Amino acid sequence: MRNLLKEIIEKIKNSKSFLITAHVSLEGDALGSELATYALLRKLKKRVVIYNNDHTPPIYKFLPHSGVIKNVLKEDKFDVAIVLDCSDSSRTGRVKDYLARAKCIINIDHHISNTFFGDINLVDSKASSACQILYRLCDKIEIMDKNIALCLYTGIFTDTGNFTYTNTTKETHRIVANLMHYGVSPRLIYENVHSLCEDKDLKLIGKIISHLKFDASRRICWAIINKWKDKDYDLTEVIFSIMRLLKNVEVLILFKKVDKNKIRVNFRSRPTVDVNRIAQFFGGGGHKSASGTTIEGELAQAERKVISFVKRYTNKLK
Ligand SMILES: [Mn+2]
Repeated sequence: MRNLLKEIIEKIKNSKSFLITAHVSLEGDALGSELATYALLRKLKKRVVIYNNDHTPPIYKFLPHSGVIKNVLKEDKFDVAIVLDCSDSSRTGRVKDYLARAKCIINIDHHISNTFFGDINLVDSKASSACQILYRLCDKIEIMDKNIALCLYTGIFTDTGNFTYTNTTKETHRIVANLMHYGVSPRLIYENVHSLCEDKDLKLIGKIISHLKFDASRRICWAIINKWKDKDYDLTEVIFSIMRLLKNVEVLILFKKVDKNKIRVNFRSRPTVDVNRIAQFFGGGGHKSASGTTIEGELAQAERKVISFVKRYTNKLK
């Protein structure tokens, strides 16, 4: 059997220059895993560039070295490209062109929908996060310090929904306990990531919540947002965290009009329903309990199509 960790360590040791990237719509796990990898490679005295399609949301600027991340790139030759938290190379946006020019692609991910696009694919869909997989690598190389620990903790914390989703395991808790040896502060991380709503955003959330819709069985709950503008922080998660308070609901959906004829649909579920499959039906993907897709067309039409599919899908599970 291939020992992927060993192969990656060999590859790192024998290479000089590295490109690091992650998926579009950056969040805690994508940025945490990128910056942990950056710190690790710098400690090994490698040449490293982090290049992302999207800008870093301000709430993640507390992560160490976040200032080195580039959205424009001059050089284009790298020995190794490390792609993190990314189910498919096209999810890196325009960085994809640079990946093709690297001599080797290392794909480190935990999405169940991963397409194994790398030369080395360290993919574990049972891991809570890319950061959890990366911890194993740091542990094996015996490189850990406060900065790396802070990045990894943040990725694990955000991707497990503050340690509440079913992807939270004994290993997850063992790892974060180890990370705390390096002086990581859960309180500070929580406040950086979660305490940033402005009053007008809370009012918007209140409006969205007061217009929630349900199917007849009340197992499906969804919200429609006519005009969606991406915020500096992830309002989607805040809305879902409130919707999650509902008992008996199994599927939560947000329909967000992000552009003319462009509807972003996010899915969350309790363990009875696999929303990765639902998102895949509409050309998207993700995880069993958190996924998303983008649908071209009118809001009302997207709502009708998706809700009728989800109804049929959940009825079959009864
Ligand atoms: Mn992730």
